Amino acid sequence: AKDALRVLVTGAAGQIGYALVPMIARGAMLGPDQPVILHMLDIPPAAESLNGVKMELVDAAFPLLKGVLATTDAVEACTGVNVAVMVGGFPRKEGMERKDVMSKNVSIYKAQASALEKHAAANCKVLVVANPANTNALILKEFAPSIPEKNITCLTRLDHNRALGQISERLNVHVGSVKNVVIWGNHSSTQYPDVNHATVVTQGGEKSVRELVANDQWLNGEFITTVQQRGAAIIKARKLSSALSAASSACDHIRDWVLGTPKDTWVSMGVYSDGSYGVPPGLIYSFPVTCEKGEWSIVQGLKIDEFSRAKLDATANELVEEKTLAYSCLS
Ligand code: NAX
Repeated sequence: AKDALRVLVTGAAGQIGYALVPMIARGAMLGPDQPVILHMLDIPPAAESLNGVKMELVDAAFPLLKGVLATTDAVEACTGVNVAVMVGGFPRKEGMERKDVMSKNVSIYKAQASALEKHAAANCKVLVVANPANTNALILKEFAPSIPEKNITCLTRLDHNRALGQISERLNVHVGSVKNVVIWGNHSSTQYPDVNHATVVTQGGEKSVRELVANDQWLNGEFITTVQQRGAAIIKARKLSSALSAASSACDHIRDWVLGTPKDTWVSMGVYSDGSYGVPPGLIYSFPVTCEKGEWSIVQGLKIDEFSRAKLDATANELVEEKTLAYSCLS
């Protein structure tokens, strides 16, 4: 049998945490034959509730779950972890300035970066979910210099899956047959969901989504805004933000990263930009990636038309601005 892997979930007493920890304990993140030990971190006001989640995990008697730690101590939480899913953060509240929210999250991510850097297992893989996800990941990277930059990512897989879902509904095909959409840029409303390379796998081979939909006006308009605004639509309907879909996508992100992407298929991940596609280096930006043997690489050579170019640049500009704001909170 395999040795157990330690998985940290921060903000584990929150909504996404509550959906995510049972998925991890059932093997949805690391595979059905991989035992796990969960490390759950939250802040003192949530300690009692966090302990309740731990009680439920015990009660669920998951065969793969070899241990559960529930703590409000970041050092204890980070010790020995192989995977870290950072869901905890400071939410934007009514009437708060952007700068104040940024400043709270910068200090959280700065502190947790140090705890991970000093105490996580070597080669720990990090996924930041909490917003502003790309910039929180960038701060984490800056303050954990000994963690390889390739190991620090943020979640845009939910946006990717939302794009697959929209195409699937529009064409009335199963979502599993749609592939190779791309989410470029920031996990925010400036993200660019791109279907120019997307295909549907049919019995007769692969067909281009653009040809099948045969409605560029929809693809260049409503499709894009629906994906960009989906988070807000969920809040409006549920009076709560996305949780089960976010948790499921976080499992997809780590699973594909660790176990590999399927053949001829890419996924979207927020990763440290190396300048590919003219994106400024030094940002955490969502790119199309394939994964093999636990390493992601950016898919190269996709054609970027003028429409796409403007959208890739606009979301990059927003990230540059966020980065400047984040750095101004450090001084
Ligand atoms: P909740 O408010 O339900 O949960 C957040 C939890 O984090 C709370 O239990 C809180 O006590 C805890 N927390 C706060 N500061 C902490 C700290 N310093 N250390 C550890 N824990 C801390 O929010 P939830 O709905 O679960 O969303 C969590 C985060 O995910 C939010 O930032 C949200 O904006 C972000 N999202 C990101 C998505 C993505 O695709 N990247 C989509 C879903 C979600 O909106």
